Amino acid sequence: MMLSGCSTWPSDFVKKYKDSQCWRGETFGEMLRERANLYGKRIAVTAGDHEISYLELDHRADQLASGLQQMGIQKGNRVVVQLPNTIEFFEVCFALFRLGAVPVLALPTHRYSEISYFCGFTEAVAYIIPGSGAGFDYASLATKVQEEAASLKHVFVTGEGNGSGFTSLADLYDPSPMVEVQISGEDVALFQLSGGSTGLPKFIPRTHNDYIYSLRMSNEVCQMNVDSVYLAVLPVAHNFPLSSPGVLGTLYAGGRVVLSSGSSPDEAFPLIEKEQVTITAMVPPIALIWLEGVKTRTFDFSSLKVMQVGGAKFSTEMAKRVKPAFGCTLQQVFGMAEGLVNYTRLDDPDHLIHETQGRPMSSFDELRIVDEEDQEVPQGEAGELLTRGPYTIRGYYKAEEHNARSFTADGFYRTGDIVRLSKEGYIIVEGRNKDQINRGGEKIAAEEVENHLLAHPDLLDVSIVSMPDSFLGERSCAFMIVRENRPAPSEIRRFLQDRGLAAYKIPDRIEYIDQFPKTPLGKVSKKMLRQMIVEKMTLKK
Ligand code: J2J
Repeated sequence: MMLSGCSTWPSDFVKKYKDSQCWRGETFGEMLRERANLYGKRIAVTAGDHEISYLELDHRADQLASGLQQMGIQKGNRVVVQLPNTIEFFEVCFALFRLGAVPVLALPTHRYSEISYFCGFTEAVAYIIPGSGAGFDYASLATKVQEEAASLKHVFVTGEGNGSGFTSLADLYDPSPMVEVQISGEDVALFQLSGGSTGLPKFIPRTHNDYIYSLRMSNEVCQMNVDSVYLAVLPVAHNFPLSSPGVLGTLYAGGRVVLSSGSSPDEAFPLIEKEQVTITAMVPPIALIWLEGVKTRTFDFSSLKVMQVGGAKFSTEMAKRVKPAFGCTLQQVFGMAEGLVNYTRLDDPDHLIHETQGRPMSSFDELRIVDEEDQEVPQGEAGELLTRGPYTIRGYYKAEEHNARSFTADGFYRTGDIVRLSKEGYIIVEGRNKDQINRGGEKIAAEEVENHLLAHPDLLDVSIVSMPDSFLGERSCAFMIVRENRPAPSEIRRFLQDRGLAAYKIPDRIEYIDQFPKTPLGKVSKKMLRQMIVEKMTLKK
């Protein structure tokens, strides 16, 4: 039985994906048990001076599951997890997987506005935060969230003696066995968050079957094995470092995860040398910093085989620099938390690796590239990418109305990405037709930020668009129509920060305007606003 509010695949697809062995009924709880039996004392995760073996991780997950169960956490309960790259992240996730409770994977940068919504909408029973030393006072955030989220019974804090007044996660580990919970491959394993293009974020239910299938296919494409060492520089809660093949793929393969708390060359380069890292993943701005950083630092990168870059478009020009600088293979990754992941293959000719965003990882992925009337465009022409497959969701959690727009009647997900196919059948991302800004891989739903700004008493109307940026690819620009008073940009930013909006969503630039340019149908023309800001930027140069 799928969690209420989640759409499942039609029965003929379920049969197809099972018969073809995409879905094998594996679950994450069992996966870790099997890996512990196979790899025992081999190290699963390294984080600074701390490391944990497969066997220990298995035991710790059991003990934590037992403790959480005694606190009343049950199958189907949602638990908002907001943890940085730490070993506890893994213990928490696997404990929840074994309980059949569903981690809602928040990012460390999310703040009150996001977290209170996650807790409220999913009716989460618990919220798990890092203790002091995380660079932000999550306990204060949790106090505020708890005042409003009626469903929230617990806040758990990682680290010893956290001093926040909330229960320490460390006190919950209990060696007495938990009451066994029946989990099936078809159960929801976790909620990913959608980059979003609407006023409120959407929740993406991923089942054990479909997520583990995506790990298996990713591992095959990325040639992951027991000797793989994956360096996590992106926040592991995000779908890319979690599953493409990411940290979970690495554990599936019996390899070793190395956690980095940051992505700077000063943190990451020494780790690559010391831990003999074989593969790592990043967004384009990090790749740029690494390409600069490598010029002035000497480290031994000889263990590094694959550098994955994805989450936003990586320019051909930059792509060409990777192999000469690091001596490793670049892999472009075009994926989405909703499912579909495309990779360039490790043995692809250079021109495909430099110029395309890869091709689907599974032969069961179905793609359509369509025009505005949903008609397929001729081969090689640009259109919106629609997709369906064994690891692409059929609907967001409790979002019936939105689902009717985001999926076709026959179950294809509308990605909102404008792409075309190369003659080899590889995808080239050309743009997007969704109301979203991709700020160096961090996705901003324009409408979400606009709604916050409309609450400002001095603002009559607001429209947020992307503007080109040589470092992040895009930044956000808010065009505003004011009433009598014109609030200063600094005041606007403080206003959004006070409302608890994640920092990356706060507009990079603010423009005041008398009225918005309109489309022939009378809607605000974001296209013209984007042109206006580009013109203004070129004039200044
Ligand atoms: C252009 N746009 C890209 C790319 C993602 C692996 C890798 C990335 C994500 C991810 C992921 C892009 N070039 N190479 O989940 O498993 C944009 C597209 C896409 C959206 C999805 C994974 N790679 N994008 O980025 O859910 O617009 O997932 O639809 O955060 O990012 O964003 P997200």
